[in-house]
Parts: sequence; structure tokens; C-alpha cells
Amino acid sequence: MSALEGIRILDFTHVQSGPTCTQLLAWLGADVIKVERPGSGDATRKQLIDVPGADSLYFTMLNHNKRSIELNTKNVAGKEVLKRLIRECDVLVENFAPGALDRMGFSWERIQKINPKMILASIKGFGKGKYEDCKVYENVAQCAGGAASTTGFPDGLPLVTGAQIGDSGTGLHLALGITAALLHRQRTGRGQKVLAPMQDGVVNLCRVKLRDQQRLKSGPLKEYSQHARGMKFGSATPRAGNDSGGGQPGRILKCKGWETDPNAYTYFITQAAVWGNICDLIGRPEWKDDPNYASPEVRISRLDAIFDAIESWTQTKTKFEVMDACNPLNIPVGPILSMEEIAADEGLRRSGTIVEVDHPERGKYLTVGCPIKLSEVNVEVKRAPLLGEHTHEILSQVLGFEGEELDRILNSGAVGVSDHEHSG
Ligand code: CAO
Repeated sequence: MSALEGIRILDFTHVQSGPTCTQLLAWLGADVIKVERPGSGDATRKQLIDVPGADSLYFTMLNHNKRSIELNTKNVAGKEVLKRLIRECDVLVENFAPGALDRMGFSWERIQKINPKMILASIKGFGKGKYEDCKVYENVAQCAGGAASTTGFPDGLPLVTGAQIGDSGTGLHLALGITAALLHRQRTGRGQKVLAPMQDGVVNLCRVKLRDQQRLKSGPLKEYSQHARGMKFGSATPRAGNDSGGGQPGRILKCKGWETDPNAYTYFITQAAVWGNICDLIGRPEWKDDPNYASPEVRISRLDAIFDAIESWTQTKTKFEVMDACNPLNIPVGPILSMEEIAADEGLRRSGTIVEVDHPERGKYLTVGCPIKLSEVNVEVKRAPLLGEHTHEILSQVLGFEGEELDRILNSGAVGVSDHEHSG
């Protein structure tokens, strides 16, 4: 039995942030019904197209295990269908621009009247306050959440990261909020509103940088490369390059082949507990007892020299050879893996985190499966639905429309019934 079996989600999400949340819930067994505008659906279906005529990877990789209904929720009959969906579902998830649900005629008060146990879960760019009406995309959230100001090199521009911490990160936060609200409802019988603002989610993920902001009052941040290089700290947490964010200094170092391979690098952490092993490995056993190198406190001002010496050693090995040599000695290192290498990674394929899915329009494609592993739940990744693939099925089986009533809805112009409806 799936963890969330029996939970029905009215999925009003689009683009990336909301769909990552409902995809997680679908993987964990919820019945996710994605409501899409007739004719076009989620805008990402036709964004970054790689196979003409087929739904994009952008869409298919964010909407697995869901059903799709095409419904114009601004049409009278469409609103009637939406009302029935609200009655039949446990959770309504949305990430529209602020106010869109109210403009559609479905305020929180009205939703509660239709279904008093409903959980209304929303992603917005900002929480309550000055910016609450703003539309927000991934990189805006990364900038407004403090991530960009602390990412990059000290002498360079602020940088956004490839990890989608604004969108997918907030989707994760919302999924946790929803499961908590479901548990709460089980005990109290009451629904509630759950809000995950993207700025707040990014701030949560940047917690160590706010830690450093406060530490600045007590003097320079000694673990930052700036300190050893004699650079002055300003009033805000600076960009730290590839310095480790914790108390164990780390850097990205060149490996064999770096001249031609942009990813021939390793992350190397000089964890204090294994300092002796590092010295032996790189051919500097004398550093173990040298008072200039023997303790973390004295090493901090010599990090450039230390990492130069380690790099002289890593450059003689491939990033995987570095891993093989360091792991038995408990030295924490990590190869810089390219997406090409991730796609081919046997371990990730075995664990179901990288999976191949078959799609009627695009054929086989790779996607990221459920990254959370439950010992009692087996997640099968099913392809994303075609637009309106389940309109008829949802109207009749979930909402109980039949006969003339079903015909009336089907002919009202409020729903789209796709050609693919019965293609499975
Ligand atoms: N039937 C009829 N109308 C529908 C509909 C349906 N099935 N589904 C959506 N609509 C309507 C909405 O009601 C809204 O209409 P109004 O503007 O008249 O109220 C309209 O479509 C557009 O919704 P939107 O404003 O949310 O979409 P947008 O493309 O203009 O903005 C985005 C996109 C992402 C910037 C905005 O939704 C947003 O800020 N969301 C919250 C933050 C967020 O999740 N951002 C991450 C996105 S991923 O990077």
C-alpha cells in the first residue's frame, strides 16, 4: 500500500515550484488530478521543446504519476465542475500569482464552505508584506532569499545556482506542510491553509549564511579564504567561492585531465580528524608534527599553501582515483559529476533516482525519480499525462457525472477532451 493512498489532490499548479510538490505527493501514492486550461494546459508543456509535437521534457519531468483534466475554471459549467472537485478532494495545491484563486471566485472562505475539511496549500513568491503581490520565478527567489549574494567568488558578481532551490526547494517545503496538515486534520477534523513562500524557503536553505552574518560582529570569518589572504570583510556575509560552509576547510581542486575536461575536479575536505592521513597521502608526513600545520587553528592561515600541495597530488589522479584513494582513509572527497555522468550513474539507476520512462509522443526519456526512499513503499514512476488525457474519466468516475448531465458538461465548452483520452 502506498503511503498517501486514499488522499486526493486537486492540483492547480503550473511551471516548476508547485508541480514538484504534487509530483512528490503522487509518487507517495496520492491521486493527483492536474487541472489545466483547455487547449494549452501548463505553459511548460510547450516550453523548451526538443521533440516537435511532443510535450517538453520541462513538463514531463515535473508531472509524473498525475492525471490531467482540461477545465476552463472561468466558465460557468467549469466552475460547477471545479466546485465538485473541491468537494471530492482533500488538498487543493496552487501556485498562481497572488489573488488568482479569488478572482476565479474561489476564496478560502468559499472553499471552506464547499469542503470544510479542505487543505489549501499555496506557493507564492513572498509572504505577507510589501512584496506579497509580486510574481516570482526561480532566480528572483534565489536573489531575494540571500542565496545569490553569498554565492560566487569574492571578486565576482553574485551568482545563482543550478540547484532549483527557489522552485523545487519550495515544492519540498510545501509537500512537508501538506503532510503535516493532513496529520493535523486526522486528529482535529479541521483543514487549514498552508503557505510556502519562495523567499522564505530559500532563506531556510541559506541558514548558515545568516549564522555567518551574526558571527561577523565578533570578527573576521576565519574559515573563509578571504581571511588567510588578508582581504577585509565588509558588513555583510561575503561570497565564499568554493570554501566549505562548515568548520572543516574544503576546496575544489584540479584532477588529471582538467586542461580539457571542464569537470575533472574533486571537492576535497581537510577534516581535522584525518589530517594525518591527508599528510601521508599527499607525501607531506612532516606536516603531521610541524607546529605550523599540526592543528586546525594554525592551518587556517595556511590554507592556500595546504590546498596547493593537495592539488599537486590530485592533479596526478582522475577524480575517481582520488575518491578510491581517499575513501579507505576516511578523507571526505567528492568528484564533480557532470549531468552526462549522472545520467549514466549505475548507483542512481539502481536506486530509482534516475529512471527511464516511455512516452507515447516522445519515446523513451530519462527523468529523476523519487529521491526519498521508504522501506515499505515502492515508487513506480509513471509518465506524465497528455493534456486532458483523463478529462472524461475524472468527470465520470471521480465526480459521478453521467448521462445527460455528462453530455451537458462535455458540450459546455468548459472542458477539453483530448484525442489521447483513451490512449493510456
Ligand atoms: N481555467 C481558466 N483560467 C485559468 C486556469 C484554468 N484552468 N488556470 C489558470 N487560469 C488563469 C488564472 O486564473 C490567472 O487568471 P487572472 O490573472 O485573470 O487571475 C491566469 O490564468 C494566469 O495565472 P498566473 O498569473 O498565475 O500565471 P502567469 O503566467 O501570469 O504567472 C507565475 C506565472 C509563476 C509568475 C505566477 O503564477 C506566480 O508568481 N506564482 C507564484 C510563485 C511561483 O510559484 N513561482 C514559481 C514559478 S516556477 O519558476
